[in-house]
Amino acid sequence: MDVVALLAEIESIGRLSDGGYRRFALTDAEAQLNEWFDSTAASLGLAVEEDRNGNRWAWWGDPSQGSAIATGSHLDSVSRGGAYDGPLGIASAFAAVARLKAAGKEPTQPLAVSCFTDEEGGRFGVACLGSRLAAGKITAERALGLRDDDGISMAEAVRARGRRPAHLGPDPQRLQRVATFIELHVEQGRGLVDTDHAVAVGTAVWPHGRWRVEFSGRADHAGTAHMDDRVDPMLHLAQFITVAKESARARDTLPQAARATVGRVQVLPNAVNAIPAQVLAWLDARASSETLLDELIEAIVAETNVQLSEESRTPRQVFDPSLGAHLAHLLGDVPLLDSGAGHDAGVLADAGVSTAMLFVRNPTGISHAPEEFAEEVDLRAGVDALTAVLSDLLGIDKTEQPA
Ligand code: HGY
Ligand code: MN
Ligand code: MN
Repeated sequence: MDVVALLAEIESIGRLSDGGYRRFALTDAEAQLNEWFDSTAASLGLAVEEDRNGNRWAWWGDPSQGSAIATGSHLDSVSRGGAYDGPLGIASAFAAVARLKAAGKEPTQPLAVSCFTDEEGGRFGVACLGSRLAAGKITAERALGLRDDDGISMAEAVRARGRRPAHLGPDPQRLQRVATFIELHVEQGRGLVDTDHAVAVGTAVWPHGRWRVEFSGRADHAGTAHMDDRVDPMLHLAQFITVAKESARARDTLPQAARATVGRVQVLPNAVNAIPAQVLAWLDARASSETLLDELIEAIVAETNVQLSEESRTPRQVFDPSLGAHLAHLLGDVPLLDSGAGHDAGVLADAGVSTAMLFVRNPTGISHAPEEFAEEVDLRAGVDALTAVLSDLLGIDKTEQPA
């Protein structure tokens, strides 16, 4: 079972004409991906459970035994996302399990390939919904009340998929079964590009959050309203975006890092020839420390005097340092990288699960876009690394099986 072949099996699901992917949670694309997950698991003799929040767990061994090792990621994407962000972690997990099975290994503790639903928050606006619900980091009530661009609530979307919204909620027993979680992920950045390593170990996820901002104006005709008579919310938005960018750029100086992005805007009425009545925009802000993120947000608010509504805020999530150091050494002293991107692994680490990430080299460094990429040789190096890590954690000797 080869990771490149596994990814090829799903490459047409949710694919857009420009090569990007739109694989939102609770849609047909996710249903097709879940069918692929289930059939791949079945071909490996793994028993699949869908948990109360829609996450999937493919078990090798009896989960009730506890102290499980889990490895996985997500299958959903942002709108026009890349092919690797998420699916690479799951395809690599299946390929690694296949190698262990082909080598006749029998783990002494349960092993799961995990698939967390709605990691990107692409449809309902809050990231890592599946893992946050399981970890009790967001209430079912708040999640079910989230609405997509068509005004459909998550509750309605869950019901439309034949599941019961009342089932969603914290799943502590399930997470307590997991002793260690490993997420392999395509690198979203260029930390590995100028090194001779195909794989790195992840150490932490930067604190990050999403804030909504609203600008109101006076709707009017684009051709008849004098320029001096206008109350144009788009101009306020333009100033806000410029201040956010400059505030982050001024703080984005090594060894610290700061990021501010406005990638999503809703304009009412969104007409070429009408001055908008209202503009909604979402700020994605991140920084290498909590204090720097607080400072960034304060600076933006002070300079623009806007009211930011916090939609989600994720603290710095630190992976298990001793596990990370052990794995880096096991893999030949590969680099240690922290992550400006959020991951389900961060939520599990926050929930007290011993967690580490493996990053696979991405020559473009680009993610959340069709240009996201990984060479086949590096994809297979990622499976080599994950197989070695699982062998080590499961207390079974390293396998030298070819890809
Ligand atoms: O937004 C993130 O960092 C992640 O891709 N959900
Ligand atoms: Mn992502
Ligand atoms: Mn991801």
